[in-house]
Formats: sequence, structure tokens, C-alpha cells
Amino acid sequence: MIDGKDKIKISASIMCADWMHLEDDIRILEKEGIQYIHYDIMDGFFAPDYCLGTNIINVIRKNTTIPSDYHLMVEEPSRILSNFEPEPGAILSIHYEACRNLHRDLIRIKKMGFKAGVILNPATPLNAIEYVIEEVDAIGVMTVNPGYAGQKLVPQTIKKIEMLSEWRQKDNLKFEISVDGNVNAENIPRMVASGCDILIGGSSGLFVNGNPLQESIIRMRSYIEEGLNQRNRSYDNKIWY
Ligand code: S6P
Ligand code: MG
Repeated sequence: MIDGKDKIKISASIMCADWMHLEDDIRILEKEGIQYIHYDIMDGFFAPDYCLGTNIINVIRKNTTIPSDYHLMVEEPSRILSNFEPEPGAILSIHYEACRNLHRDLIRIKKMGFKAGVILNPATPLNAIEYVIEEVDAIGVMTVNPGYAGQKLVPQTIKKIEMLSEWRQKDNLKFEISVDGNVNAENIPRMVASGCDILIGGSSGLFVNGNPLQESIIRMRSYIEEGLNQRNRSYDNKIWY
């Protein structure tokens, strides 16, 4: 049996945590072996809201062992890359749509000591990253438009995950696929079956109002298991035909 707990990673979107009890939430994430803390950084321009500067982020970072997964929803992120300090295993991701020199920025992120990630908005086609795909450690598929928690899935992005996963297999590439937005009971199985590796848990699946965090993690892992079983069945079908 595949162990969903290790095969698919969970990155906890900290902007959706219970900020009045943030330390309690972080200790639960650590105890449960959650692989990343996802930090959403928004500039009020690329994304229509503001969120998380490095002063706040560093308070959390200095008080947890969980590696960082930075999501920069920021216009021209090269202006602020030097604000971020790498730690082992940390990912720093920028948006295709926000960069004037995406290739240069990705190389710089790697030289800084991060895993380099590129993220695509729902409307951005996969071929936009054809000439940087060999440089990246992670590709993020936004399954909602950037800016807010609590939005509904843009359904055609599921197909995008599947096409990206097929592309990776065909060209024997090694990047991980992450999925961000409306990662919940209904969507996790098909996101996982489509080939993703990292799920960003937010308000709809992980920090769910009124549900104890530990229980949400257990539930998320059971939906992951369901998705992995579906994924195996579809691989079997592909081999058969
Ligand atoms: C959205 C941001 C996300 C959210 C998270 C919300 O702009 O990039 O990381 O924090 O996706 O999760 P949910 O379950 O409320 O959609
Ligand atoms: Mg995010």
C-alpha cells in the first residue's frame, strides 16, 4: 500500500491559520509531520490584497523547524528577493506573470540556496514556461486566482495538472508539482490523481473554521490516499490500452 503521508506533501498556508492561537497550530503541524509552511506574500498590485512581510514571517521561521515555502504574489519580485533567507529545503516561488526576466530570476533564486519555483495563474498556459522548465525545482498550478482564501476551484486547472505531469514524464524531468487554491475534500482526490506532489492546505481543507486542525490533517491524508488509488488505477488503464 502506498503511504499517502510521505508520497504527497502538505504545505500549510499560514495566512489561513488561527492567528489568535498561531503557536498551537504550528506545534500541531510539527507533530503531524507537515512538510512545509506556505507563506503568501502579496503586494496589493499583482494580487489585490496585502499579506505577510518578512518581519512577520521571520518570527515564525525562527520558532519552527518546518521548512518555508514562499509564494511571492508580487510584481517584479527581483526587487525583493534579497529579503528572503534560505534554510535547508526551502522553496521560493515567483509568478510567471509577474517577472520581466523570469529565467534570470530563477537562476538567482537557486544561487541564493533555495529550491526555485515558478507559479502559473489559472489563465496562463503551460507552454509559457517551456524555456525555463529545466531550471525549476517546483511548478505551482494556481487552482484559484491569486489574492484571497475561500475561493472556488477554477475547474479547468485540474487538466493543467494532468498535462504538466504528463510533460514531466515524457521528458524525464524532476520538478515537483504544487497545487494552490480550494484544496479540499471534493478536490484533493482529483488533484492527486492528476499527478501533483505538494498540496497547499488553506481555509477549505486544512485550517477549516470550527474543525480541530489535527482532525483536518487526518482527513486530508485520507483524501490523498483516495487520490493515489485513483492515480494507480489510471496508470494501470494506460498500460493496459
Ligand atoms: C491565494 C493564496 C493561497 C491561499 C490558500 C487558501 O492567493 O495563494 O495560498 O492562502 O490557497 O486556501 P483555500 O482553501 O481557502 O482556497
Ligand atoms: Mg499561496
